[in-house]
Amino acid sequence: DLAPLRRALISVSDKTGLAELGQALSKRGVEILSTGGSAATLRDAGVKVTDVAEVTGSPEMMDGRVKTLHPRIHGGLLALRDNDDHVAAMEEHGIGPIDLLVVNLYPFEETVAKGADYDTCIENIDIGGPAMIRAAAKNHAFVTTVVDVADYEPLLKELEDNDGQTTEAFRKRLAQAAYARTGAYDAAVSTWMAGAIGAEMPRRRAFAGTLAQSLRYGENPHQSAAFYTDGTDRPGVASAEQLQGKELSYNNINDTDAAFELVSEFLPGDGPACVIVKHANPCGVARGKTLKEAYARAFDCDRTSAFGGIVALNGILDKETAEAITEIFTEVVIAPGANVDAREVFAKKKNLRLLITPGLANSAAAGLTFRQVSGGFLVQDRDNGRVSPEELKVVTKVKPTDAQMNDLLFAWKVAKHVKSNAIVYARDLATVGVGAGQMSRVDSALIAAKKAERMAEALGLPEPLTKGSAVASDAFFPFADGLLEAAGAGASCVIQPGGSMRDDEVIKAADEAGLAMVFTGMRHFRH
Ligand code: 93A
Repeated sequence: DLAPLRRALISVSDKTGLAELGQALSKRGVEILSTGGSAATLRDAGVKVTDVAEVTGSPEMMDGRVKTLHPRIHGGLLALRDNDDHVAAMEEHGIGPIDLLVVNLYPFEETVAKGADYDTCIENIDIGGPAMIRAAAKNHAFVTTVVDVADYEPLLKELEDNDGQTTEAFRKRLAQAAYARTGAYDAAVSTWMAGAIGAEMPRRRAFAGTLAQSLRYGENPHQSAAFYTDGTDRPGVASAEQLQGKELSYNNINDTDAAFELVSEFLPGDGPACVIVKHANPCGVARGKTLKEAYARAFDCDRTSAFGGIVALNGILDKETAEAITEIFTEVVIAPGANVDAREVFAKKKNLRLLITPGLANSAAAGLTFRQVSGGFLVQDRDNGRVSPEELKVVTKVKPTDAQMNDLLFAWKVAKHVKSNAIVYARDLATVGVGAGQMSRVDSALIAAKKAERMAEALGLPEPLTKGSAVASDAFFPFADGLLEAAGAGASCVIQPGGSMRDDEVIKAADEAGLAMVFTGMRHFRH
């Protein structure tokens, strides 16, 4: 199953490592064919190359749009070396076999990322490159296809280990990667085009991912798993740098994402904020004068659940906050920075994972979310909805005070990130009870209040902090019962979308309980 490597074609946009690769192949006696820019780089490095134009007998034309699209190239890549007809055709048409193809494509993705105009993006769609890659990969019985600079070293090692030949297993592995590359490339082109022509939900979609990390297992140990990045480079768990601690697990990544997305709702300019997440739901969220205070207040919402949680901060981790965090077992801390003293504190906790992001996520950014269902997947715009104070409608006789309004908006932001049905009690810009993921809204209200009672006992408070709190509901109260439950827990004001058939009933109940209530007109289901 070994295939000899006598003749190579190299055509790369990214010239990284090209000179070294060319020199190494040359040394092995491999004949090298190459296109314009690649040939020039190789010659500069003292490597002997034959121009593709010389092989095809046809010059590069149309600004390079047609350079390798020729039977002498594609025949050389596709011919079956053990097929008499193919061999005869090669002889008849003066086609020499090509045993190795090294291509990396026009930088289409980078061009789009730079915000280039339409025509520039179009010009950066590589045609000849993918055509050669697909041909070479199809003929992996004989041809080796390299599409990643990262595979130059493994290729040279393969040749070293096999006396200048490649094994079938190696060629198959590279062929698989080659098709993933051309698939991803066209996915990027079609995704860009959908945006450029304003096709929001196009009839056909293609997605691609790049392996960022093989995971030990998935949600459970019997499930295999991996983490793929989508190339968007949004600040977050995918682009974060891990400074210390064990490898992230599947659940860590999921929870860290939830924590960071929520903390990113709190702009650093508005002061420190901290989120603690367990099982993708926040169990404590708070603002504070300092990060340490924000952390302490978030922790006090539900100390039981915070154990083994994920902590997200909206500012630079400092020594005091780091010390407070290390007092209990924490799985992951994610922040847009950590100062030297804080890093020193964490260094003593070897297992604690510290992730540093390049800034906060833009919670207002557009984007898509995906969810798999049997036989398909659901696609929607990400929930980047926000309400401003002016958009709120006061529906009760009592109006919220300014302080209440701040708490209502705070609780509303948190509720957006809590699995439905979500009920969030907040006081003085800290959650004091979070009810998540219940099938009934009343139960969410009850559970949140119960947690507040338990914390009051633990902290030795005279009464639960839900007394006088603001309460947010991610969707409308269909009946008065959920609202009455919150009133019973001591809430003094309510924020909810409104829009129920029984809004009148709910408003009446709020008035009777002396509550202030505002409608957002926007729902934040999250499942
Ligand atoms: O314009 S193309 O689509 N037409 C071609 O025939 C062709 N052949 C190779 N682009 C083509 N390429 C691409 O040129 C390769 O995929 C590679 O990215 C690039 C290398 O060009 P140079 O060697 O001139 O820098």
